[in-house]
Amino acid sequence: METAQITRISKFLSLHLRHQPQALGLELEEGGWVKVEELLRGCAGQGLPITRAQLEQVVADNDKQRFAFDASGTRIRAQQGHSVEVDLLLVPAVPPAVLYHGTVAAALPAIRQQGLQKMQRHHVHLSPDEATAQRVGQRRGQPVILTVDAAAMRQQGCVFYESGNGVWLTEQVPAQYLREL
Ligand code: HQG
Repeated sequence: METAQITRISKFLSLHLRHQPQALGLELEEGGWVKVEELLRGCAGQGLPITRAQLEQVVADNDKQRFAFDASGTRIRAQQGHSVEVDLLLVPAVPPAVLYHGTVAAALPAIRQQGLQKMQRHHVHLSPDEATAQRVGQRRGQPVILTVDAAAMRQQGCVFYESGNGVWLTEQVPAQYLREL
């Protein structure tokens, strides 16, 4: 498949596995899983017929490993980024001492006051390195990078989760743990 087609399928999957499963007649199971068979049927029903092999290519080639099959290969899910109510069964994990967040200048006044909030998502998304945070911030304009004192947050009892594709998740980041690079 060509890159454009892979991107198109990836965006379609993100939309339905994170935000609108019902539009494909799907309901996310605990953990965010849906049956591959049902997903493929739903895609075809919405005018985007995909084969199992094409789906496997999209999952394998995805730049951020956004999707994963379960061990049996019969179910698939988005690894993070959901807006629908779903329990991803995330397991608390110990993050690197410093994490990064890429944003833009327009968001800074609010972030300085309220810290990082999860906005439309289930968690605040944090990056393990500055380069990744740059890419995240770039989606919205000239990126501004914040560091997060994850070690201090953990000492205060804040819980972190690793999403399975390198994204670190937490409920919120109070402003005192943020520094502007
Ligand atoms: C900002 C993509 C005002 C925050 C990326 C961000 C990432 C605040 C925006 C993943 C704020 C939320 C997540 C506050 C945070 N006041 N603005 N108190 N707290 N913000 O998209 O982190 O392609 O929900 O800085 O690569 O940008 O979806 O989060 O600018 O990994 O796989 O509010 O999404 O991955 O935006 O991105 P988002 P994000 P996918």
